[in-house]
Amino acid sequence: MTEKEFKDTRSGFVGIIGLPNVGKSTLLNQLLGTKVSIVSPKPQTTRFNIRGILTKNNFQIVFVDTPGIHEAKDLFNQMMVKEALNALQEVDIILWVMDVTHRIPEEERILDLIKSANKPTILALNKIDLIKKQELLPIIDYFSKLHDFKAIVPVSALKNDGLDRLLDEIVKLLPEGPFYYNPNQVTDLPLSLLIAEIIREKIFMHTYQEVPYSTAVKVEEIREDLEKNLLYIQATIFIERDSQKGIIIGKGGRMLKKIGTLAREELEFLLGKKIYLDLWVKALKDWRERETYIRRLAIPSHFS
Ligand SMILES: Nc1nc2c(ncn2[C@@H]2O[C@H](COP(=O)(O)OP(=O)(O)O)[C@@H](O)[C@H]2O)c(=O)[nH]1
Ligand SMILES: [Mg+2]
Repeated sequence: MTEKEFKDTRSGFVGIIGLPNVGKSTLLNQLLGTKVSIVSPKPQTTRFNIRGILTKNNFQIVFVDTPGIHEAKDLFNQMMVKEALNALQEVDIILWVMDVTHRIPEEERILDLIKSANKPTILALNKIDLIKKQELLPIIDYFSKLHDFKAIVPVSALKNDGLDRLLDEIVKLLPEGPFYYNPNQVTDLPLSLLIAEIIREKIFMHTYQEVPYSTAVKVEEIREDLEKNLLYIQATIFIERDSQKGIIIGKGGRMLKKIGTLAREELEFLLGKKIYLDLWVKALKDWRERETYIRRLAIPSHFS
């Protein structure tokens, strides 16, 4: 790049943080116009920091979607929260996402973290599709008095409402700098992790209680089958106890089939290829209680 071109570009890392389930991952996907981060109605769906890259004209924003910050009781949850807190250190700008329908005292903890991070912060008031306009004004008023936010933007990530303004506010804060990624790249997630996450999303959508939380997905093999013109993918779904195997597999294999079909269909759409998805289920006793297993199977932060 010539010196002139470099001076003209603006770039920065934006950390998307907030309580669990407020819509952080939904927001990231909408901003990018494609899915890089999985979403479910259950909390703690996102387990590690996911980068989503938006390049337009002369700017590049690297969004960092994070696990929800909450009072974590066990090792696994503590490691997820730590992952989110790490993101606060590496970013230039903070995007605090809040759910306007679900105000809880824990949001004060997020505000404390923001204050101590001492970085330009935008507050996105999400899920405005669920409330009346007049309920919004007191919330905006309340937060504008609490902290010197660079902007407070009401949005609906789900309905794609208010996101243009949100993006404008972020771009205003971007410093001059080079593009860190190829402008065509939308995430730095390796294909094997993206596939594992999509499979995990289907598990989160269709299983209940402890089961989704006890699962981890590892892609074992991705192979182009030229003869059949498809992508062969083999993955293992780990669960914590043999007794959970039956739930994931289901009566007559129905649950596993459903998870497999939904994941395959979405992957075919995302990758634009025919796919053969071969799913296996294995018990790995209490993997959530072992840091090494968590790192290898669920919070693979080493790649970023
Ligand atoms: N009604 C409504 N639901 C939303 C909105 N944004 C996210 N959701 C839902 O909130 C739930 C949690 O979303 P997710 O993106 O996984 O939240 P995260 O845990 O903060 O990443 C999902 O069921 C989403 O469909 C929104 O703007 N409006
Ligand atoms: Mg999420």
